[in-house]
Amino acid sequence: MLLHHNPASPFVRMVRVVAHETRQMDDIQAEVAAVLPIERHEAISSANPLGRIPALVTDEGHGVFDSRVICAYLAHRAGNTDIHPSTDFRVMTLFALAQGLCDTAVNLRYETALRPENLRWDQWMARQNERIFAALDDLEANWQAELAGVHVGSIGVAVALAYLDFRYPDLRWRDSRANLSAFYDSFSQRPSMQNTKPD
Ligand SMILES: N[C@@H](CCC(=O)N[C@@H](CS)C(=O)NCC(=O)O)C(=O)O
Repeated sequence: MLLHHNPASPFVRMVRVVAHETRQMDDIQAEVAAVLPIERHEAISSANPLGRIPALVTDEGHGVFDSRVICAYLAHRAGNTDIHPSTDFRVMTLFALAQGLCDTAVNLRYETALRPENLRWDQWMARQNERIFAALDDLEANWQAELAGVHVGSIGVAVALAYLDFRYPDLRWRDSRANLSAFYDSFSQRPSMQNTKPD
């Protein structure tokens, strides 16, 4: 399999953690790509017409995207239903929450790091920050039982928190979120997390 990726992308990291946990890293050839939301990338677009990473090309030559589908594909390929329990709707909702947190944080990053300053939209940015804190508060209060397992839900949350540390070190998400901090401190020691850290 070929994976178009960039280590800085949290969506890519979720896929790589799942590949690691299901022992498929050696089956994946990684093609690093720098992506910008305002430029078409030829090689990525041939695997995913939306031009986004992660984009996987199977051994049969089919493009598989986005990260949610690639995680499901890898779990299916490994015959591992624990890591992607598609009928456990608590876990799948936790995965969606982690994905939404990453969507919000990545979009905010585009707005603050890439968009020309005179075109920035303060109200939109304020709403994204509000969304991030609401997701963090919900994770702190309502998901302890699910976060005890190793599956796409807990992987997604760990990767999202790592992305916040990576791009928003001043956000201080650990403040008054002891449960989430303890989860992250423990989960981030897993070899799959250690081996997929962005540089
Ligand atoms: N929902 C998608 C999101 C993927 C995504 O936004 N990837 C970013 C990198 S973190 C990207 O490719 N951005 C380039 C673009 O939007 O053109 C997924 O889960 O795969």
